[in-house]
Amino acid sequence: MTTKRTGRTAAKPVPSLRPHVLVLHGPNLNLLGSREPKHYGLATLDDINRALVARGETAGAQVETYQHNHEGALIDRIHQAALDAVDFIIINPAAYTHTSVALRDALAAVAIPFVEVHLSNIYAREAFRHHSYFSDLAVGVVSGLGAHGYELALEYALRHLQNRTPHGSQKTQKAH
Ligand code: CA2
Repeated sequence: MTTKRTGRTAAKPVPSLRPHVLVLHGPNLNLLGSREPKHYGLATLDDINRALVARGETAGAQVETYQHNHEGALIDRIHQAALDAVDFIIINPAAYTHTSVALRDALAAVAIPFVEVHLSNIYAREAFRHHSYFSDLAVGVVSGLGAHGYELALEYALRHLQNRTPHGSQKTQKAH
């Protein structure tokens, strides 16, 4: 959101059409590229984030990334996203996928559309990974496509946000 001053009138918020996307990474994802390449690939979190920010720049969008190992810090960042007028969230909640009602509640509270991303195919792994506290609230879920999954989620977000009108609603569409 930006403000515009004209003459003697008070500053008024002007909705920005520059898409603002937040990418959130949960616990241990800071270790990417160093261990468990069988499940999580060889790309580091920096590699992934840099590619997403660069794609955002090309598309005229602001892409911010944030990783934290603590549930409360991720919740605080989601609350901040609402104050920052973030339009779309891409989140890999990592192990909190399977445990965190609190993180789920934060996403429900801010009502920012989000895509859930997992590097590994959680349905091809241990049974305790098959349940997600996020999937039913998510616009969509990408699981098992490695780092490419984040790129696909961002492409979806950019396409979705391109179709906005100045008042924040979606133009009617025949197909995605
Ligand atoms: O596949 C995914 O992206 C997961 O969200 C990753 C989580 C796991 O608990 C979920 O079930 C699926 C684990 C992230 C741990 O990341 C590491 C990265 C490198 C080395 C060790 C752990």
